[in-house]
Amino acid sequence: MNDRATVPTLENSAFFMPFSMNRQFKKAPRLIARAEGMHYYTPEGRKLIDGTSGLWCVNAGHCREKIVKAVQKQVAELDFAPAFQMGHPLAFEFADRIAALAPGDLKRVFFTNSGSESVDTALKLALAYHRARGEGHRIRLIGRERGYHGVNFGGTAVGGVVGNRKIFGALVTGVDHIRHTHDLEKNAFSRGQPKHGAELADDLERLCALHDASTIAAVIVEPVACSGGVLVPPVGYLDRLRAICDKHGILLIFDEVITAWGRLGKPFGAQHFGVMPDLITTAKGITNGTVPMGAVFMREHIYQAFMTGPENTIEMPHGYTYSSHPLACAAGLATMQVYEEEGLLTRAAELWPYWEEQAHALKGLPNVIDIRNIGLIAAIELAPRAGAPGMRGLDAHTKAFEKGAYVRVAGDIIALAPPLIIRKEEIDQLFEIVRGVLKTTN
Ligand code: PXG
Ligand code: PLP
Repeated sequence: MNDRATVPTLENSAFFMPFSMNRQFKKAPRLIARAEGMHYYTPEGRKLIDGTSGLWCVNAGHCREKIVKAVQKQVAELDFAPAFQMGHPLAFEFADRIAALAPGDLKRVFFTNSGSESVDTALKLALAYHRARGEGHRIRLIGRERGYHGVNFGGTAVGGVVGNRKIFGALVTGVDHIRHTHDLEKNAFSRGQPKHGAELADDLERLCALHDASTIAAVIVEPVACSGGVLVPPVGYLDRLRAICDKHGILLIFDEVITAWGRLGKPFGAQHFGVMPDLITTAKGITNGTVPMGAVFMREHIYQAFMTGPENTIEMPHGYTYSSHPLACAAGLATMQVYEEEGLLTRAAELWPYWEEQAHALKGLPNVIDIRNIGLIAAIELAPRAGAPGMRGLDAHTKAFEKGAYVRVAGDIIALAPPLIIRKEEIDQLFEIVRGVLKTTN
């Protein structure tokens, strides 16, 4: 008897994989069993260079001893501590540590467990902030086409990747979107920020006119839209968005779940672009991807807007069981120590020119219609196969795995963002594998 339900293959596994082609994967799995530094290892011991820092999170490389030891020690000492009306010292220490790295007066920190939770927290903070100031009429939230803000209801609603939204009903009311900034006709093969498109920020004025600006609470954008295909903001675009928000009293939220923690050569993307948002959402690299954690940074006046009224009230009726989890705080503190000791929060700036050169050297390979880069991020956009968008990208992903590299793809766009510890020889290796993949992907 060959009862499928009792055969212990991956094909029958109970695991409903997130953001995955479950049936296809379970028939031909790509498994990872171990990691160290720049590399993953398959269960058979095959070595893969990590081209996208796991899921854009392992900025200091894998299984770093200091972080591993800190988590091991913490789990044996204080495994869990309630964060509601109670506290543990590491939470305060870690908040102060990361606040010191944040730009301007974005020095108050609310802890979450992921980027998605950071986004929904920031959106709720924005609404509650306006209400606390007597502007409860500001109820609308504005995202951007092709934006990715995680998978909770708020983040899905402000998100602009159609495939992530369309099957989930009405989501959240009062949400609208400005246009994305991707323009291959004008900006293909840009190095760093593309020249054309600052005026696309004016699309926010259109929504201010349509809804009346007084109904808009916040605009949320990724400084660099990574999941949606690495869309680098045109020169002047973010400044213009900031100016329009200021003019209309709208909060500007930078979703820096990927761009924070050194990806653009500064601790935060906001510092690289020299544009100050009112709130910043982070996660991923905050613990080097080891223990789930996220954090929302807010400006002082936002925090202070909540610190009014009698002291015996809960100022923000929001928080997660695992907000400021001791293991996450321990991992985060050790992560910041590694970042500091190794200069990783600024290393992308040093590697940038070499990285850019190697990325753009792929120009001319089959099907490559664009290459773009910023900080230690690069994207190679492939022409979609006729009638089968995404298939060429998927092929590239699986071929790279066979040839010794792990890389993420977004549709037909290959996205590279390796750990910030990468050496020049490893940059060469990574691009050599990608070159081989492109040569053989038809
Ligand atoms: N905002 C941004 C800007 C993100 O990039 C999230 C929110 C959600 O974070 P969590 O921790 O809830 O996943 C993200 C996450 C990819 C990829 O390959 C990107 C993300 C997650 C998984 C895969 O593009 N970004
Ligand atoms: N659902 C139920 C029934 C709960 O009791 C809780 C937390 O107490 C939650 C959801 C929220 O869980 P978390 O705080 O881990 O986000």
